[in-house]
Amino acid sequence: MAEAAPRDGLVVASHGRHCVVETEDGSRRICHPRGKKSQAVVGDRVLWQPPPAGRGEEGTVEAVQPRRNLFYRQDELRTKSFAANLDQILILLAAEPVFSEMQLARALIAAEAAGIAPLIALNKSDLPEAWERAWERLAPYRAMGTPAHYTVLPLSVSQAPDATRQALAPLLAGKTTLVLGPSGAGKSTLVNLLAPGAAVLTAEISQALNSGRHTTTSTALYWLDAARGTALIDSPGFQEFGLHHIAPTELARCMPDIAAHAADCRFYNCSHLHEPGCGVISALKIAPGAGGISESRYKIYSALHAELSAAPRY
Ligand SMILES: Nc1nc2c(ncn2[C@@H]2O[C@H](COP(=O)(O)OP(=O)(O)O)[C@@H](O)[C@H]2O)c(=O)[nH]1
Ligand SMILES: [Mg+2]
Ligand SMILES: [Zn+2]
Repeated sequence: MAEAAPRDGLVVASHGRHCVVETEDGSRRICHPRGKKSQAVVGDRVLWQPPPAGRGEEGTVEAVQPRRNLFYRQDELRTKSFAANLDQILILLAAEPVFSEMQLARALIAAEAAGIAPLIALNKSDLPEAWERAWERLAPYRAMGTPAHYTVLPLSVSQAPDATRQALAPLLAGKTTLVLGPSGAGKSTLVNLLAPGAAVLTAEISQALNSGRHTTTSTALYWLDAARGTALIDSPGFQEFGLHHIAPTELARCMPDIAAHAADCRFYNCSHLHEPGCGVISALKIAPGAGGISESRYKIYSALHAELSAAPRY
């Protein structure tokens, strides 16, 4: 019997090699890749095929459609994809637990390198003392660029859900947004607020994907509207955010406050670490609010430059 023509689908969850594909009528099923080339990530558009009659429920991914973008991290050992075809990345931080500025910087650099717009939110504004301290630490990010390169939003997801919905609705509408952030920041609370069925769906998906297997993490896409035009993707893995796919010479370009001064350097191939006439080093004397570069951001630049210079290049 001839096989039916492959059908269009969207990958809405993935774990290991298998994934959940949503069909055009909105139904979902587990699929396995046909081969290495059909290994898909959440957000991928795929061509998939149901099993022949009598061969169970699980389908196969025949091909992954060309990607608009792919957001990933890479360390010494492996490349880990978060998701594909994103419109933006929402980095959710909180007053507590205290966030790592280095992790924030890494996620922003990876977003810039992939050409995906980032949005930052600082949650738990109902904890005023800790929140003010964290807001202050974000000063260089709030000040970066004119007009502001990064939007930094105050939120209180669990204590002010209506205000949270109102603040985010216009920023998320019609887009696919990857939500990233440290554990405890409020990502699940946010996804459950905006996509009310999410908790149940998560349980179902992880049960289906992990039947019999032991696992803790997977990435999943949730629709926020019945028309399936607005989506959030919840993903673990903000920690250990390797940037080995970025060359040290590309780093300045991916840090907007550093990039703004790199054109002022005497040498076109300035590393901004020690050269005379370096525009970046001169900008350390200017306050971040007045277009300068903060000490913390320059430290992050130097540390990452050293890390990426030591990394093996593929
Ligand atoms: N005080 C306060 N706690 C919050 C807020 N949003 C979430 N939380 C709490 O923070 C904890 C971690 O939230 P969760 O959504 O699991 O974070 P995740 O690890 O990023 O998914 C939970 O106890 C939430 O109830 C908020 O706006 N204010
Ligand atoms: Mg969570
Ligand atoms: Zn320089």
